[in-house]
This record gives sequence, structure tokens and C-alpha cells, in this order.
Amino acid sequence: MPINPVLPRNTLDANTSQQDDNSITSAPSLPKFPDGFCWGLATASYQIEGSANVEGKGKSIWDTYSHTPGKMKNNDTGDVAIDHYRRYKEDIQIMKEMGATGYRFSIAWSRIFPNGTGVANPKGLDFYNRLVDELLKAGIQPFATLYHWDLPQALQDKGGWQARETSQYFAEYAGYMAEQLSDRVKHFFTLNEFQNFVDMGHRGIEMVVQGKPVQIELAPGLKLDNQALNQVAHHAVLAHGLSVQAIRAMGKKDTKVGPAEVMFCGVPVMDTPEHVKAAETATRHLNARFLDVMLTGKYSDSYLKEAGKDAPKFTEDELQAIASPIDFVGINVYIPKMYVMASENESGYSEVPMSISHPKMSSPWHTFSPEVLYWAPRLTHSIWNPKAIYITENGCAANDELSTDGNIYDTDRVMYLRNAMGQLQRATAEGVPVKGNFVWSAFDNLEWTGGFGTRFGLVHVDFETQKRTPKLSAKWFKEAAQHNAVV
Ligand code: GBH
Repeated sequence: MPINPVLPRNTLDANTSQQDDNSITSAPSLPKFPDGFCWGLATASYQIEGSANVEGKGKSIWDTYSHTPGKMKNNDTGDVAIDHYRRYKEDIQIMKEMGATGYRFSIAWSRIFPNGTGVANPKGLDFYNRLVDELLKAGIQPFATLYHWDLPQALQDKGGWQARETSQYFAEYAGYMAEQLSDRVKHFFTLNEFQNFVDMGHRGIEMVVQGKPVQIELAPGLKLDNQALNQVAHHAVLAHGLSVQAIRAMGKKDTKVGPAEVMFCGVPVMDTPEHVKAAETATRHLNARFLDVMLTGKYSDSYLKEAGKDAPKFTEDELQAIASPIDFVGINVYIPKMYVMASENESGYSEVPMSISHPKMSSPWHTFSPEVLYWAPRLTHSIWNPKAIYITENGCAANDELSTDGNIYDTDRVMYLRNAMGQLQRATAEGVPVKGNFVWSAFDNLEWTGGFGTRFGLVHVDFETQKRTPKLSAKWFKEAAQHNAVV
């Protein structure tokens, strides 16, 4: 006997029909996203553009770092990357074909201001003008990130993020970009992943996954002490706040702006009030230096107490600037920072150690925990209540071998996306105001120190020939975008 499914009829998928034998021709319960949900793809300048030394571009800290022996896997660099600077038209066609409605790219600061400040370079600007025009022509909304880690080397030479002036220079550059692009670009992200570029770039971090230590470092590869590190964090959020003000001053009235933070999420071990409360407390504390101060205008007592004499030096005026009102919060969501349960201790929560057999995706650091795509936006909503939320990155690396028929059957990535997007859909169904999701990444690219071996794309790139081949996951993405649902 065929099973007669007792599932809600799909009201949104008009031509769903059940046949006499009760077989299901398409799922009657496709979990839909809200109308207008943005189906986005994401990339970043240094990871894809190449043309590292053309048309007036200045050096960035990633040009320096990637050419420092021993820093990059296989000595890979972004000199050529996936040659997107020259192939952007073809790449936009591919994304259009995939049904993407949004594209999150980043602007290389040193293409615009080769020395970080001073006179703008018209050829660098011209590239982003052409990119934006081409996206609009393809019906894809452009979302511009102003800083995805490629600080102009000239500013690093003057102290980089340890120098307060860098925040000011960033704001000037942000204002300039808003002035130039906001007639067409309606959404700007200020800085990408504050926690990661601050900590991985200025100290290096160690994680333990499945019992193995994983070291992660980013440019400029410094080893700062606690006070200096907290000061770098402060300058990063100050840069964000000042840039929000500059964008408001220089951009068109309807320009929207917010950060793109790798929010550190404490996931409750179960959905019961006491554990959820513990997770909120933990999550707020884990983001004290970044989202919390940006959204509340205060460094929390628990952070200042923990930092003690190593707390950053700051003024009330700076706090006010840092908390300049924003239109949305962007969060990159890959992994929980920790699992959390309620506790009688002073903080109210305790970390639950992850089991050594907890599954992971292919990257050494990537714990498989799709439920974080539910909890990160839900907790962002309940703790800080921003007007809107974007998932600015979400995705995974995979081995992606070419099969004999020329296709790439990345079933693990499709599994990942189905689970993660299903969890995200649940958050939207409960009313968490998530406006869109950007899969990391549109194309295979330079995974920073991980080099070209770690592929995150929905589109495969042969790094020798630059041939692009959409993977199975690209087909999945297209169907999902078309149905506005998890397929
Ligand atoms: C985010 O970085 C970034 O925003 C994005 O640029 C990046 O490509 C994406 O997520 C995926 O990582 O363990 O050898 O693979 C998150 C921080 C930076 C951590 C690169 C892993 C590579 C080291 N990631 N890093 S390796």
C-alpha cells in the first residue's frame, strides 16, 4: 500500500498535483522563503580578481603576505586567482544563468586609493562601475562589501589597524564609494568578519576539531598582546561606525548599510527556555567587541571585567560613532562557536565540549552543524533586534572531483545546503527578519592561506585553463532560487 502522506498542501506551488496512486510528483510541503527573499552568491576581491598589479592598483597586505614564503599552501597567490577582473562579464552571465538575484562582491580598497588615502585612481573605480552596470543588466542586485581584508599595504606600513587613523581613512574611502556607486548600489556592507580578521590576522587562532588542533592565520600575520589586540578590535568597529556616517553623508538617501560579521553563535543544546537564555547570554558575550558594541553603543561589563587592564582605550564619542544606526546586520554563518547549556555559575552558561566524533565538512575547521543557520539569526534577532538580517555567507568546501562525464557531483555540498537552508527557512517562517542569503561562494577561489585546493564554489574553476563548470550544487541553487524554497 502506498503511504498517504499527511502533509500540508502546498499553497504556493500552484501546479503541485497528486495522482490517483498517491505518488508525490513534487513535494507538497516545499519549505518556502518569504516573498522577495534574496538568493545571493558571494565572493571577495583578492580571492577572485587576479590582475593584482594593473591599472594603478596599489599593493595590499595580501599581496605582501601571499608572497612571503611559507605562508600559503603550495605558495599559491592571488596574482591571477580566477582572473575575474578580466572575465567578469562571463562570470555574471553564469550567475544569471544560475538564477541568482543578488551578488555580494568586495571592492579592493587599493584599486581605488593605491596608498589607502589621497587621490582616487579612476581606472580602479571604472572596474567596479562596469561590474555594477553589468550586474544590473543581468537583473542581479549588487551588494558591495567595502573591506574584505585587503588593507592597502601603505596603511599597514603606517601601523595598519593598530593606528586609529586607519579607521578615519576607511571612512573616507567608504564615503567616496557611496558617492560614486549609490545611484546603483543600494546595499553596502562595511567590513567583513571583524572577529576573524582581527584575531586571525593579528594573533592567529587555534581550534580543536575532532581532536585535532587547527591553526588559522591571516595577513598581516602579527602576534599582538591582549591590549594591542583589543585596540585593533576597537579601531575596526570605529572604522565601521565612521563609515556608516560617511555613507549617510555622501550616498543617496535610500542607501542601506550594515556590517558583515562572522557572528559567534552559542547554540543551545536544546530548545528550552533555560538553555536558550544561557545561549543568549553566551552569544552576547562572545560578540562583545563587535556586534554587541555596534548595536548597543557600550562595551559590556562582562567584557570590560574580563579584559581588565588590557581593555581598549576609547571615548564616549567613539562609542556613539560605533553605534551609528544601521539598516541591517549581515552575518556569515558556518559553525557554532560553541554549544551551550544553562549553568548555576556566575555567567549563567557553560560550554558543552563537542564530541570527538562530531561530523565535519571538508575544511579542517568546518564542524557540520546546520542548525546554526537557525540559531544565529534567531539569537541575533532576540538579543539585538536589528531591522533586518542578511546571511552574508553560508557554504562549505568539498573535494569536487570531475567525473568521467565532465560533471561535478558535489553531493556533500548539496546535502549541506539543503540542511542549512532548511534551518534558515525555519527561522524565516518563525518571523525572524532574514531578507536574503549569500552562498559562499559563487566560484572556486583562493581560500586565503588554504590556497586553491580548498574549493567553496558552486561553479568549478579549472585554475590552469580558467574554465568554469557549474557543479550539481549550482543546479540545486537554481531550482531553489526559482521555487524560493529548499528543494
Ligand atoms: C570566511 O572566512 C571568509 O569571509 C571568506 O573569505 C572565506 O573564503 C570563507 O569564510 C571560507 O573560509 O584551514 O587551511 O582552510 C572564514 C575564515 C579563512 C578560515 C581561511 C579558514 C583557511 C585556512 N577562514 N582559512 S584552512
